[in-house]
Amino acid sequence: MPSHRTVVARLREVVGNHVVTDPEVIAPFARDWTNRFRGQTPAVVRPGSTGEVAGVVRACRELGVALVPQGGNTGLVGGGVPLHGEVVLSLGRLTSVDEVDTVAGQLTAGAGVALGTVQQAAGAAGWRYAVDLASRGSATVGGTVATNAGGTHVLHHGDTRAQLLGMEAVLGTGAVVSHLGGLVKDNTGYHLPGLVCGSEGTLAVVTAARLRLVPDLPWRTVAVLAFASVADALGGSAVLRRSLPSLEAVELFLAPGLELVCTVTGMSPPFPEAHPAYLLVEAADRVDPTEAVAEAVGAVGRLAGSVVATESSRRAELWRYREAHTEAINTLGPPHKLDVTLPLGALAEFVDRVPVEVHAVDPTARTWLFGHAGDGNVHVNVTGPAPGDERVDETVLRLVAGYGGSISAEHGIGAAKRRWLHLARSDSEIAAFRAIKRALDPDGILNPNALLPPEPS
Ligand code: 2HG
Ligand code: ZN
Repeated sequence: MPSHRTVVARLREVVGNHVVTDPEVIAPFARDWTNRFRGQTPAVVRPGSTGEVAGVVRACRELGVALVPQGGNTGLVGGGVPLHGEVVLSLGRLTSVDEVDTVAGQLTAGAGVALGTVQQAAGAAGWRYAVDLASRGSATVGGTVATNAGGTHVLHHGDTRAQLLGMEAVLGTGAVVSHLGGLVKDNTGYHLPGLVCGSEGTLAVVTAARLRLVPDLPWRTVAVLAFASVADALGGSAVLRRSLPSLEAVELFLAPGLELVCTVTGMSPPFPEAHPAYLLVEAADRVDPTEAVAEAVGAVGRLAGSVVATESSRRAELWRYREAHTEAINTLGPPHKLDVTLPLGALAEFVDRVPVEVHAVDPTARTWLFGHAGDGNVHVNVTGPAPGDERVDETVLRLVAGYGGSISAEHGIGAAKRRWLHLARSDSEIAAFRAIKRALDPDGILNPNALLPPEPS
């Protein structure tokens, strides 16, 4: 291994002063947002252009030093943390946002641009960027592309990959691949953006993305619906998906999570009395969808209560009941986050069963469940077990696999779940993953702790 001094000197040849080594400044880059994953790094390197990113990758390759690409560091599976002393490659200086192409309805943005900035730029031009998530203020274009982020509106608009019309990236060889033309139809071989999207920084470092925009519909209605059980709530979700074409989101949360959110945020609950399960529903249209929402909600059986909001600040308040779960749970200590999808027919049984199974493994643990009911994605959060105690992770992920679900719906595999990749992927799929990795990152320097488990020796 080259000395720390050699690494820093070589990186400075590429980016000048943008190599940070002050331990206090680099400490936040070496741990994740939840505080569950902590590592260390000799340096955070902050290139200012795609050319400099390529220079950094080539330098690391020559030196035989691994690097971890990092955007807003909002990932929840330890995929952006230098767990074993890797250099952190921060994309935070790639902040260019091109003018919206209003003819095509597309936008090109640098990897370091926050999702919220993309949304604002799109909105100012009369368009909308469809991917949305609670960490929109910090999550970046590069990070959301690298992880194929989902969020709250996948039901209607699809995930990040579905918005991705082009990409610029630096492969593990140091080669730049740039395909940002934004042609909607472009059958000219392998779809590199689709491959790199969701590869969690293991194949390439994303430096810019060409994003599809959708019409910014002027009318929005949000409702929170209360139910006596998760099964009733999911039954309601199916009715709404069938009968309300303007439906953009159907989110799920439960009584304990709502109570915690209200305690932590100081918000009053939406109903005078608690209910076991809640759906948050959002519809958007060219005309006011409130009547259509009321009609569809009227067709939902076994409804225990509803509140509806049309005005923007009240809509945001209702969303906060759901979106504040993550920050509220984090006040209890580093959670174990198990972001999973179930076949919709098995979701209610799974949600009822998880706390029982977790309790059997660790009676001191608490299970928190919420998520994106419309697409079968539930976030199982478990607080109590020490960060390195993986018994509950193992139990929950095996349960998911038993139901034919996926062990990662939208957060990725990262470092947290790579030892269970085999629950979701066959040996031949994992072998194909490794072959692709070898082709694009021959020396294995890109994000070595994420996604693929270590090769059996
Ligand atoms: C959400 O849906 C995010 O709010 C975070 O995916 C989920 O905190 C989590 O587990
Ligand atoms: Zn989510």
